[in-house]
Parts: sequence; structure tokens; C-alpha cells
Amino acid sequence: MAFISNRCQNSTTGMSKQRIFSGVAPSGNIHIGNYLGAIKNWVKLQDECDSIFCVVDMHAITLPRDPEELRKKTIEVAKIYLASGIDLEKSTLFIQSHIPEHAELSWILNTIARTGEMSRMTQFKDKAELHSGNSSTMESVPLGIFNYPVLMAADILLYDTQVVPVGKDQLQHIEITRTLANRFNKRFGNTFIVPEPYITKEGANIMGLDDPTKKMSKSAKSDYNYIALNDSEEDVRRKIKKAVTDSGSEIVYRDDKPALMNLINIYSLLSDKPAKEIEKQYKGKGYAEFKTDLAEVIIKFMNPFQEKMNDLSDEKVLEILREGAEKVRPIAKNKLDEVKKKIGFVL
Ligand code: ATP
Ligand code: LTN
Repeated sequence: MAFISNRCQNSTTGMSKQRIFSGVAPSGNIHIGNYLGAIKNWVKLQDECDSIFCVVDMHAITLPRDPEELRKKTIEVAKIYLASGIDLEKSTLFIQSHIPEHAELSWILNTIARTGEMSRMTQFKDKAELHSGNSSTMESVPLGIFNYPVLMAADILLYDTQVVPVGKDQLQHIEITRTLANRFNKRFGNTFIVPEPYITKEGANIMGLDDPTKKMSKSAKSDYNYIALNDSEEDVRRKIKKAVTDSGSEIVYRDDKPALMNLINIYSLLSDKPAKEIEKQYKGKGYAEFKTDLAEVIIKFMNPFQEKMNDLSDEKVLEILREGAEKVRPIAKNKLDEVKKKIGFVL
């Protein structure tokens, strides 16, 4: 698996900045895996890239959602972006459903995407299983789960995106985006930029605290799987105390200790200390001390983060999102018009 970290290189050559685009779905509890795998990198990249970040509400409805809850979560996700350090001088934020071009381009791309390609997506297989409770009963699985990656491709391709910063679980979706862009370009002439993923090694895949063989997930059944960004100090201490550990008692960063590796990764990313230094710091000490300190490292990160979130009013955030939509609307409209012309729609 290649970990790609080709920063927005154009800025160093004096050429126009590279465009990055990414998003999080307003569903479930946004957790430190989402932050460390994706959002933390956006904050870093926004200094050198032309950055667009979206709250992908249309992706959230691929599984049933309570409408009131969806509205609340949409604003909450935007608050998370802002509290994480997304700076409106450098980045644009908007809600996916405010730009109908996403749905229109998605339909067009549906006509060149293949059912075989969609059915091979691991996220589809996992979510379908979650929905039906049994992977062999596919008949009741909503079509939206099946062609979710096509909508994601539309999100990315509409904005001439060059780099997509995401967690490792999204790599397959970036690959299908590249396939669809190339296929369209071949059939109708050069139209889309073929984007690259941006995935960092340590944050790429934060694993579940209750099961280090699977990624930390918002839709996990147990809340002991994740640390949500709105967890209380007590929640954090309780969850870290209960987090699964490996056999033995040494604090070592090794492939054969996946649970510990994951905890050390979280510690390292939130404290900016290399894993090796953490290993040294806990030489001769046990899990209990390490876990107590890890909980405090997380709390130290969460306290100012939550304060910033609480300082943002829903009204202000909605205003920011609406302004963001007005800024990106012309980009989306131009690209969609170009696509429509190429395929023969009468404009
Ligand atoms: P679900 O588990 O319900 O599919 P999710 O936690 O994967 O949801 P998304 O909205 O699908 O959340 O993902 C938002 C971003 O967070 C994506 O870039 C994704 O790659 C990243 N991400 C999600 N989970 C992790 C994780 N465990 N480790 C690192 N990055 C992650
Ligand atoms: N499918 C993504 C969320 C997402 C996204 C995007 C990420 C939707 N559209 C465009 C990057 C670019 C996920 O993380 N589940």
C-alpha cells in the first residue's frame, strides 16, 4: 500500500496552487479517527493548497437517518472543521446538497460506471452487510449504498481537484474516481483532472479501541470502539481504560502488537511525539500508567477543541456554509456545462 504525501507542490514552483477537496458525512459520531486520518491533514494542507471542504449530507442518507438529527449533524460537522483549524481565509466550506451539480454529474457518471466495479468496493460490502445483517441478502440494500462512490467521484471531479486528503479506507474510492475520469476523458475528450490521494502513514487507519483488527468507525455498534470528538473527559478515561491491549506488559511499537501500536499512534499524533520516544518514555512501566497518560493527552487536545466548537453559533456556521456554496457554485456550474456539451445535451 503506497502512502502518498505529495504535498501541493505547485506552490513551490510559483505556479497556481493545487486544488484539494475532501469531505466527511454528517452521520454517527465523528471520532478521533476522522480527525487524525483526514481533517488534521486538511488543516496542514490549506496553507499551500486551494482548499475546498464539504459536508457530504447526500452521502449520509445512503442509510436511513432521522431528518432532525441529520440537520443537527450537518452543522456540527462544519463546526468540527472550524474548531480543528480550518481557516476561512484559506479554505471554502459548504454543504454538498446546496450545489445540485453534484447529483447531476453523479447521474452522468452512473452511465459510465460499471456494476462490477461498484460491487467490488469493500465499503459497499461492509455497509450492505450492516444494513441487511447478512451479506447474502443483497435485495433490500439501498441502491445509494451501491453507487455511493460515483457520487464521491462527482464531488471530486466537479472542482478540478488534484489532491484528495482522506484516510486509507477511502483509497479504493479515489481509484474508482480516477478510473471514471480517465474513461470519460477517453470517450469524450479531455475534461476531468485525474486526482491523486493524499494519505499519511500514521493517521491513515486508526483502529477500533475494542477491536484493533478493524478501523475505528462512526457506525460501530459499541461506543467503546471510538473516542468521539464530543466525548466528555469521563468518557475518554472510561473508554481508554477499557481499550483492548495485547498480551504481555511492555509498551512497545511493533507489528505483532496491533492494539498497542494503535494506542501509541493516537498518543503520537496528538502529542507530536514520535512513537519511538513514547516507547522509551514508558520503558519499564506498565499499561495502566501508559493508558492514564494517553487519556490525559486526548483530553488536553479535546478541551480547547470543544471550547471552540461551543463558541460557534449554528446561525453563524450556516451563514459560512451558504457563503461557501456561493463561492464554489460557478466552478461546479462551468464544469457541469462542459460535461453536458461534451455528451450532447442541448444547453
Ligand atoms: P463509517 O465508519 O460510518 O463508514 P467513517 O468513520 O468512515 O464512517 P467517513 O465520513 O466515511 O467516516 O470518513 C470521513 C473521513 O475520515 C475519510 O477521509 C475517512 O477516510 C476518514 N476516516 C474514517 N475512519 C477513519 C479511521 N478509522 N482512521 C483514519 N481515517 C479515517
Ligand atoms: N466517502 C467519503 C466521504 C466523501 C468524500 C468525498 C471524501 C464524500 N465525498 C469527496 C473525499 C472527497 C468517506 O469518507 N466516507
